[in-house]
Amino acid sequence: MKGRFITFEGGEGCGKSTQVKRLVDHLRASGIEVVVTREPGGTRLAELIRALLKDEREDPPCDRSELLLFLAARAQLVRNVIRPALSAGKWVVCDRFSDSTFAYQGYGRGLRLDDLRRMNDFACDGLAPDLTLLLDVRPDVACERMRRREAATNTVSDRIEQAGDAFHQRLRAGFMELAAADPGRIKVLDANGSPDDVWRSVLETVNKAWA
Ligand code: Z5A
Repeated sequence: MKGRFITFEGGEGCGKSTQVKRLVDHLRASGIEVVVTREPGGTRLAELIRALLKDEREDPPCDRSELLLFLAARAQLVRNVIRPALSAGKWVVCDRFSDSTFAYQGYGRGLRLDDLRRMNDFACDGLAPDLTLLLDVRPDVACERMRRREAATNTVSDRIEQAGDAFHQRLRAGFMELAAADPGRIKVLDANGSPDDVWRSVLETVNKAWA
């Protein structure tokens, strides 16, 4: 018995978390056992690493430390949560996974993709998603959503979100290159519309993947 592994990817403000919740609710209502998780995070250790990665105080991680922290969190999540769930025949829906490393640490930070692939493969012990939904949103739309969220929740953007326009452009182009290189797994969805519009595309894509 083997479950299915679905990941959501995209730049900030693309609306992943909103669609993860909708998909999980839909699958559960259809009687499917689903484990929902996120990266970095999803286990006690990985959530502690998440807090370290988001720490705004002095001594922020350099690019290589940042990469190793993301991979350490992933190794823990795969070993303790994702693999056991898939082996038990459950579906796993994860908010971000390996493609975020290639996009952020590779295209964004400029670390070598070959190195990242080898190291990521080691961290995941070869596990890759069955389906990845890449929510693509224009920078102006993403910016406006983040601005509204910050105003509504009285929060400010974190260390990674503050990386600047050039970084975010490289990131978006990087995600597109990843999708072009693996079109069977990574499906690009237009995420500029309303949550309902995006949800229709998510549902259609998931249904088609296992039709
Ligand atoms: N990162 C990395 O560098 N390397 C890695 O390997 C991994 C991650 C795994 C995790 O931060 C950071 O780690 C992330 C990448 C990096 N940094 N950045 N940037 P996180 O988990 O805190 O944040 P996030 O993954 O970027 O997600 P998010 O901020 O929660 O945003 P989201 O999931 O894309 O969107 P959302 O929460 O669903 O929506 C954002 C807002 O827009 C919210 O107010 C919604 O109500 C609204 N929204 C959502 N959809 C819509 C639509 N369709 N229309 C209008 N408004 C909408």
